[in-house]
Amino acid sequence: MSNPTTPPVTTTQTGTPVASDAHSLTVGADGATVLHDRYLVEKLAQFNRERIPERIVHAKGGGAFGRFEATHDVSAYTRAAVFQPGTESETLLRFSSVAGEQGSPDTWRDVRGFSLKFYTTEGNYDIVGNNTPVFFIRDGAKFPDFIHSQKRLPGSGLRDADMQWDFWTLSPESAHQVTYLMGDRGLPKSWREMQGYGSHTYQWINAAGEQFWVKYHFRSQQGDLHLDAETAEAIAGADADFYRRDLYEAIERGEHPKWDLHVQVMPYEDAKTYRFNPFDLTKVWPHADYPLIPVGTLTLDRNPQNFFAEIEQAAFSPANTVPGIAISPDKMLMARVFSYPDAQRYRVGTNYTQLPVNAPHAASVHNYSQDGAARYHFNAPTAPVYAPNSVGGPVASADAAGEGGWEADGSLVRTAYTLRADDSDFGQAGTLYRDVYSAEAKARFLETLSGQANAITVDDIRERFFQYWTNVDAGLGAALRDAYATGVNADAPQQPEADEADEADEAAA
Ligand code: HDE
Repeated sequence: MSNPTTPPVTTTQTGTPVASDAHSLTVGADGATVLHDRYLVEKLAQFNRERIPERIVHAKGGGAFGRFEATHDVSAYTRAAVFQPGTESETLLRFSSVAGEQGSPDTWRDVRGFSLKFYTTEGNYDIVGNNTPVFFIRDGAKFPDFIHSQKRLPGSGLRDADMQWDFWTLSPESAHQVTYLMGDRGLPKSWREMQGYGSHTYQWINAAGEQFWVKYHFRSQQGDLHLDAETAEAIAGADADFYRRDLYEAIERGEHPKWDLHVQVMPYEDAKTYRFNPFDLTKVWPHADYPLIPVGTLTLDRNPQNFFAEIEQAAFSPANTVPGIAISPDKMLMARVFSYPDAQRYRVGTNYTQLPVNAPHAASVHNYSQDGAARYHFNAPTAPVYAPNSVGGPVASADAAGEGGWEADGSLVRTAYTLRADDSDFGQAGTLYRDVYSAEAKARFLETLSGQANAITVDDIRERFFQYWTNVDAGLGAALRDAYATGVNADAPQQPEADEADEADEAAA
């Protein structure tokens, strides 16, 4: 071990000591640089390859490690080891914005990613959610189009209100999530002071094989706080990394943020007759129907040692389920199961799951996967490379896998979900606006939307914008029309003071 006061000799990537970090190898002091200056070539070539493709969405983010402690008994609903009472699991949580590129300001108005990896004894379990309980669309087929409309025009490379609102007003299912986005949830005070949701409906399976449908709620112990638009805009100009810095420095100070995990549990059979489609990602389940059940507490207490290796290369996927947990017939969730590993094979590489941040930390890997670029871990030379085999190779087990499932029948079709009595595109958006937003929140919401109306340059799109918000709430639509016509930001339509419910979905009809 070298003496800490005597620094080690610089080496090449292959460990060979190098002569200089400042001078290229040249013919004479003033002569040509020679190509066989391998260290110069290695340094420049390595530098050119320091970046990997950024995430096509959720590119800007930050995260930390911590632990999840299961404090309540939910074994009646799931056999998953991670949620058995008393279990403590190492975790990684990455926060992010959606539309902004890598260098974009943290405090631009946006939904925030809330990506959680539990390193459980049964393999890694990922919940890849947001700080909102719903989403803009309900079929993955529309996702690339949705993202294209939120990002940049192909010609100018600029973001564009006409494009955004053309898509949203032609996709009425977006109204609930857009109401969240244009409200206070779109400008969280920090990543520590916002809620997290799994958003989708997932399946839990207990030890007896009984199945349940669940929704995840991570309730911040730091509160669900927000910035006002002016402050957020000022911060965006002053410090693009405001949230990233806040989280990192809080953990360095020993202020470890916590979230309490609760689930809503729906009996398996209820889903068949519930008044609206419980797998529709644009809907929440009213707490009156399915109250919150406590599960445990998540604490973040360790910053990454290397941001690129541990956060930029972190790979979260809804496909990473564990025994006792499964996906559901949510079209968005099923599409994501393909997309995330595909994105990660492209972005990080074939063997991305062998990187320490993505490998299991509390379980071991046994399978017949081999080779592929940057293969690092490999089986013993005596291990068989095929199954079935008679030489003791790993054997699959349905019992061990504890996979879920559901009945499905009917011909293959391309169509919307079957409509149910209470299925509507605007109902829960109106409930969120009328019953959850306080008078002050309504005023901020109206001011934001007035600004959006003014940014639209195409009359037809602006008219659809007013109609879209009228469908959410007639008073809101009228106030927006007036504000636009008079050129002044409207006051929120006078309504009785709403209780400040801290969960939009508690009030949702
Ligand atoms: Fe994503 N999403 N998504 N998304 N998403 C990605 O995966 C995708 C959706 C979310 O911190 C990508 O590795 C499809 C819903 C988060 O690393 C990509 C659909 C929700 C993150 C992808 C959706 C999310 C991503 C980009 C529609 C909340 C960041 C790079 C079917 C419930 C994860 C990557 C991290 C990242 C695909 C919709 C949240 C492109 C196809 C709904 C938090 O694969």
